[in-house]
Amino acid sequence: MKQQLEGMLAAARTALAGADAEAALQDVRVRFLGRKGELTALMKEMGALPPEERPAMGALVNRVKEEIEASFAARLAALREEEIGRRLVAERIDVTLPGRIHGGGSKHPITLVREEIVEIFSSLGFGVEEGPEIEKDFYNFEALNMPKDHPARDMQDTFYISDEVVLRTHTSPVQIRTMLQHQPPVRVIAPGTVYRRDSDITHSPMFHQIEGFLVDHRVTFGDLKGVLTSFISQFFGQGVAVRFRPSFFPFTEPSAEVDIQCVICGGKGCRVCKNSGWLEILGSGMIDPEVFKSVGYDPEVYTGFAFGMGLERVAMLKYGVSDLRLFFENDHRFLRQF
Ligand code: 2NL
Repeated sequence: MKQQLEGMLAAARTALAGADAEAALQDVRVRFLGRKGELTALMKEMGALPPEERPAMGALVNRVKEEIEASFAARLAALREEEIGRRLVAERIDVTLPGRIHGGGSKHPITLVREEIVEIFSSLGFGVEEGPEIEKDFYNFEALNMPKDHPARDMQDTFYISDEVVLRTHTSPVQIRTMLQHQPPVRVIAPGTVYRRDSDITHSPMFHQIEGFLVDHRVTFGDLKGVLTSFISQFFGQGVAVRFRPSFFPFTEPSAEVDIQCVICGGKGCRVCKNSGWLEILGSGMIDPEVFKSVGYDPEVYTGFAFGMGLERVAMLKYGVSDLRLFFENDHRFLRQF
């Protein structure tokens, strides 16, 4: 029986050492120490021994049982240790990896030119006003000396929401609202988004404008020239030549368009200036007395000038962008260059 016990201990140790997972290890334990296990079976045979041999054999059984339990516990600890080691390798995180870099954003070119123009006119004493993009016919057209049958109100140009409500086609209505709220002297610019039913390579149905106006006693065309010339030299550069060319707008009289020397070819003539050497960048004029009447200013007391420019066009010239559509596609490769 002693040999049997020692053989059992050796067999248990071999089996425990060979168990390579926790479940297999538990099976070995049950096989030797379980209620129907090998050691339990042997203990039942002890009753058949002569009484004098029983204490020594009992002690041996206990020792074998303890050793199997100790081996089991050691193997279990070793297996768990191995498992932790495997997980540490598998789930390793390299804390020295550099983080992902999300390069900083940049302002849209239209925002950049708007901010620069607002800054220049602010330094000349102009305030900044904004207004609704959905506008009443009165503010967008009627008050600007554009009666119902005026060609500029053609259905082809204007998005009508109803008979009396439109998407504003320019930011002039902001200036009409300003004049209705403030008595002269007043000088304000109105930057904003405007809408026209026009869409091709050079026209977008949604685009941006800055308009401005100044009203006071004895404002002259010379004041208009001085302010706009100062703006142009700050925005396009000191040396750039400027010319004022007669034009027509329903809301100004007289009216002038303002050209600058071509910034692409320096005035020699190129594709951009259509070989004229000049680029049109502004419309302007002395505010028509009819406009003053519709906002309650006395045209015998006050005079003023107004002007307007398209931001997309100005941004294209300033940054050398040849295709208007690039401003609206929001391709990051284009936008991040500004
Ligand atoms: C252009 C021409 C212009 C104005 C806008 C204006 C506004 C009021 C009264 C009189 Cl409230 N005039 N605005 C005047 C002349 C020209 O814009 O080519 N814009 C892109």
